Amino acid sequence: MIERTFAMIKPDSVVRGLIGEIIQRLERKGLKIVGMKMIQISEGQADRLYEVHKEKPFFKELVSFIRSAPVVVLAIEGESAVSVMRRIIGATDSKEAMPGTVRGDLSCSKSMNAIHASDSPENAKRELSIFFTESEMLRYSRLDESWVC
Ligand code: 3AN
Repeated sequence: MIERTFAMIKPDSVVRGLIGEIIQRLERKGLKIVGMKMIQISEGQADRLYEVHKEKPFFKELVSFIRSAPVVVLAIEGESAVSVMRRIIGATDSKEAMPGTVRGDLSCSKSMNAIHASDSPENAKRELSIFFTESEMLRYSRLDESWVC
């Protein structure tokens, strides 16, 4: 089933010059970028994105990290896009993430872990709505759509 998911290239990747490398991996897999912007996350957006972690001891650190430099937010579409993206990005703790995944190849930290992607279709919908209006998610066909999945 074609799904939409939300992803965010985190500040550590932006300041390390890894935006292109990460986007290239998603495009090569056959995922379609239907929305993309570079933003400085507001406190309100960070609060909403991480509301399930509000009571966690690392919440303050998490919000301050995510606001420490710009991020790139992405709306991504593709066959089983939610689970495919989770597999591409790898385990939360980059030290444990498998080689071949974004985190496994490009990061070594649990908090500065390169990229975020929604962990369920419900969260994808919620997280997309924090950063994109419906009209900011664009419709087009990739030429290779009938070849990749
Ligand atoms: P994921 O991003 O893999 O879905 P979540 O949703 O469990 O992971 O956590 C959200 C973010 O919170 C993670 N991306 C990571 O940056 C941060 N985080 C999670 N657990 C910890 C922890 N124990 N210490 C510091 N940061 C953490």
